[in-house]
Amino acid sequence: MERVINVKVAAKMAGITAHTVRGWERRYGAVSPSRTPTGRRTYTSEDIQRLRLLGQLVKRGHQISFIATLPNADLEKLWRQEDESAFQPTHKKKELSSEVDTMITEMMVALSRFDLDRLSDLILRTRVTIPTRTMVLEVFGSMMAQVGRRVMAEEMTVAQEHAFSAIVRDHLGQVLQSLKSKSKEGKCLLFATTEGDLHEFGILLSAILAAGYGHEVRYLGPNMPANDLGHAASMLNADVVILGTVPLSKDLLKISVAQYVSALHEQLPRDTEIWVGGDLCNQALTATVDRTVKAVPRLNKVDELFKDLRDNTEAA
Ligand code: B12
Repeated sequence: MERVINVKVAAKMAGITAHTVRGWERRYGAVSPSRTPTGRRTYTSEDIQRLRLLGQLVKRGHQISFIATLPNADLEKLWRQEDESAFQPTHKKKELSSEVDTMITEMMVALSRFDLDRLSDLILRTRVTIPTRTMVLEVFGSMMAQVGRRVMAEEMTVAQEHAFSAIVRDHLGQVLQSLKSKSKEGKCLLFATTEGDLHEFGILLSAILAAGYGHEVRYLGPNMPANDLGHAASMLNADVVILGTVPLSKDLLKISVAQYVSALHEQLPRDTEIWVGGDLCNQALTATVDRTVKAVPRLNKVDELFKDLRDNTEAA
């Protein structure tokens, strides 16, 4: 007969508190323990394994409300998926691309029906089944562009675009958080967009790639004044400052990219490099500054640079 394990012991074995176990059970249905005739909870070894996995994933930055009801097998996959091996291109390309296409189609259908819960579930499933790097390079960029095109063609509304952005933002934030908790040895990289620009997916996806290569990621987010970014880079002793750009009207963007890079240059430590991504990246090259400035138009290019940076750090 299996030994009766009460909530205190189960929590201890899972590495969380008994209070947390009860809360996760009550609020999110994370586990369903049996009860003794006197009403006390009893846990099986499978429950404890589940609680341990949930605890570890929450420590990595996942929100319990998103993952509480996933089956154990999916929790395990999610855990493995976010290991660094998820960044190695070991998958079978053909199989994966049809899987990616199916996922994208299903997500677009959910969004067009305004079924936001299903959309969020599908994104979570993508995180579980598709390697993180593939997800970044092949899923989200192309989905955002599709949503943009559909809004332009009036097949989708601005409300759908905003809801989609908000849900994707939430998920990608969790992915970044979970990778960041493991990456500490690489270079220190700062991510931001220029002042007035709220489009953060380019830098967020880049930050996930960087964290996957073990770099120390400091994600400062969008709409950053040049002086403040320079100040942050000095305080954090950043090796590289990475900027995202989108062509927007003059009333939104306060200054040109070249002016922004010049202002930033004034504030940065001598050896800090500036990499500029997105559609305006080439404008950065026209700034007359005596430091390394790179124009990185696409995510796959920045991915290569992060890898080289990691390899050079390891070789040094
Ligand atoms: C989501 C979105 C928003 C969201 C952003 C939410 C967020 N948290 O980021 C919100 C709703 C805030 C928004 C607002 C606006 N938006 Co908008 N938005 C989009 C949308 C649908 C997707 C953009 C996106 O995230 N793409 C995902 C990224 C990864 O892909 P990408 O932008 O194509 O970038 C590629 C490369 O440029 C590069 N890249 C980009 N950034 C970076 C960064 C680095 C470091 C690297 C290495 C590479 C890189 O990698 C990508 C793939 O290779 C696009 C539509 C589209 N077709 O792209 C419009 C779009 C960018 N928006 C546009 C506009 C006009 C606006 C608004 C002015 C709309 C308005 N009237 O209010 C405002 C401006 C707000 C502001 N001050 O910035 C225009 C820009 C026009 C242009 N000339 O390109 C677009 C293209 C829509 C359109 N066709 O008109 N938007």
